[in-house]
Amino acid sequence: MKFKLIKYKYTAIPVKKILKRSNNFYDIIKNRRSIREFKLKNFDDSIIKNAILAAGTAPNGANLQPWHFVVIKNPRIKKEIRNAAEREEKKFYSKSAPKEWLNALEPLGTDSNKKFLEEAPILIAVFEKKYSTKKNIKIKNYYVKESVGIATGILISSLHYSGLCMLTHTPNPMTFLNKILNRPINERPFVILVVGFPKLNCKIPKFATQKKSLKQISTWI
Ligand code: IYR
Repeated sequence: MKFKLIKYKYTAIPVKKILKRSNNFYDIIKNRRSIREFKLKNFDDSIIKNAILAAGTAPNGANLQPWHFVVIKNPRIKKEIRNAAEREEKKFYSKSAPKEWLNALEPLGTDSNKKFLEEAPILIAVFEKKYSTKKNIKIKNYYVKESVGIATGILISSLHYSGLCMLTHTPNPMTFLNKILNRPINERPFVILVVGFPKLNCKIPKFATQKKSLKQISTWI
């Protein structure tokens, strides 16, 4: 492909409106919380489709777009994922997790029970592609973790902005997802997003609401 430039169609926004939009976005996003209790209430597929399309606009290495999203609605497949995840998580919580990690998780109250994987109406398994294949030739991707991380951030922001809730779930290891979802070996599971609406009186750990201040997380020079 040859290098070619085209005009960027920037949508100018009046300066005063920019601050308003910025405040508005922060007001919305600061309410995002990871939830673990979902109700089985469905919603329009278009919300998920738009969120994935939004994720697909993420800045990424050499525009090779090294991601794939699997949307799971089928209860049988959700059950399979739950069983496999719980098998791994049981080992994690009872054997492989270092004491230090378990201490860090204590205020969240998490354990190996992953009921939400069946309760939530939709799971999105995000895969990172180490390389792509075209006519049996391997094409290397660049900045894969960074690209997929940014895309997942946009996906989460879109879902939250639309009014849905989610949990990022990362059973450790999660290679079982390749088998269950029939994904090729050049793809590695990055995260499972558990998506839906919170159960009535859904509780969240108080600890998770304590966010660092601007001063703590930034340096201005
Ligand atoms: N994967 C485990 C453990 C876990 C790890 C972190 I770091 C969290 O913020 C939450 C959970 C689990 O899903 O329970």
